[in-house]
Amino acid sequence: MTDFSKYFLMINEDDPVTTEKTVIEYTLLKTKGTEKGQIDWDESTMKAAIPSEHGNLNHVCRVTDGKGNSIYIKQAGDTLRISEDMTATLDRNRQESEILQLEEKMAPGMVPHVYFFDTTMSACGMEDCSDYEVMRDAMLKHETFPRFADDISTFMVRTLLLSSDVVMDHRKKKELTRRFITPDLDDITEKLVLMEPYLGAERNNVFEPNREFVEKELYQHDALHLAVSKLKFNFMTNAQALLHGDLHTGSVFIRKDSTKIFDCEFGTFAPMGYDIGNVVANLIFAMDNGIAGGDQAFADWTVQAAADTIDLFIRKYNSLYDEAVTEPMAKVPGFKEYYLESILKDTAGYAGTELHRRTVGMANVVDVTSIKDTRKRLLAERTNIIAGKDFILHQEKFMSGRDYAEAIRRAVAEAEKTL
Ligand code: SR1
Ligand code: MG
Repeated sequence: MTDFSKYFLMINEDDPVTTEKTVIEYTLLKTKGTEKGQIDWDESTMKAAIPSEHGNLNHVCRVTDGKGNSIYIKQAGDTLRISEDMTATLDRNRQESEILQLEEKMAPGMVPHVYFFDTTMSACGMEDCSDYEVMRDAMLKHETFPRFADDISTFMVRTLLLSSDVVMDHRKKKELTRRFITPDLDDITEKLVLMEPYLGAERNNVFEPNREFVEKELYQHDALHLAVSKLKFNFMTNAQALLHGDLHTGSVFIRKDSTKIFDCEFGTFAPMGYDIGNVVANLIFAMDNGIAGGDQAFADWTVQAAADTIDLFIRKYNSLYDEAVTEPMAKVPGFKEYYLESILKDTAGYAGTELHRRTVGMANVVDVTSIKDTRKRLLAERTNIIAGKDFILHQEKFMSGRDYAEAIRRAVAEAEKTL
């Protein structure tokens, strides 16, 4: 019998039998008969299983019983799943749990509920969302989600604006900045996203038939390097709002009638446009996959969803701003428009860096890497590279959903011409 008073990795994919026994003991300790009386488990029918899908960093296990109770246990390991050479603080689990709890207050119903978190085992118990699909997986089957743009824009405008200095008391925000500072995880973003796709790195994953194009278009482009260096310093120094920090479609649980955002361990205070740009870029990866599969209707839906996300964000920003602003200087006429314009410029810039880093950097996306046909994969990669450059080099031109839709279609046409 373990008392879980000292950290060890209890979720071990190579030993599901011991994992099951340990995780059930742990779940009971943390959720049964606790102060909040959280879950009334039927112990005799409890099971714990490791799901087949997982992210790049952590370990998860789903615990169920015959009465219909269930919970996800998520644990941080001291090395990252994507590479045993990479480490990130075990405190990331606390940070993720606390951010989810805060986001639940700011955007009710839009994140999984956190039952508990435990700083000794670096683990938490969160709402089982197995009746949802991970959005990236669903889009690989070319499923569409009519509510997505509406839901994700609500999530972003609420979590971002309400955690910014425009609304949040400045002292409280600075206190949160101290609580959610993540040097290790920020360092991953600063290198993997905002440097290596441009300066080149040993660990970049470049598709060999595209190497020459990548070198010319990304590694040897001075104006692009200068624009990205500004985006990097903006990310590092502009603690504008509490971001999710890794808002790609693998961080979204989705159903036709509901959307929940999870996996916010990269949460940090940084420019709002980083989250919004990530959403736009990841819809473009889904579009790439749709085009490669000859599913134009799906591809068109992804472009429309990206455009709608931007337009709805703008509309909701304008109304939430008027309703929630507390900072007197942010009520000065013209400031709301100035602030929005800077968010939209950043959005374009970081949509571009996400497009580039997932195409040539260390952590690629399966939407693109699963394209078997070389010509089709080249079309996808070059679309991402061309659209990303357009976004980064002309940030001020992306002020509406339509600007994105037109640029994405232009990029596909231009990429075609390079083949
Ligand atoms: C080393 S972790 C690689 C990537 O996976 C995460 O989901 C983040 O996107 C990170 O950049
Ligand atoms: Mg993740």
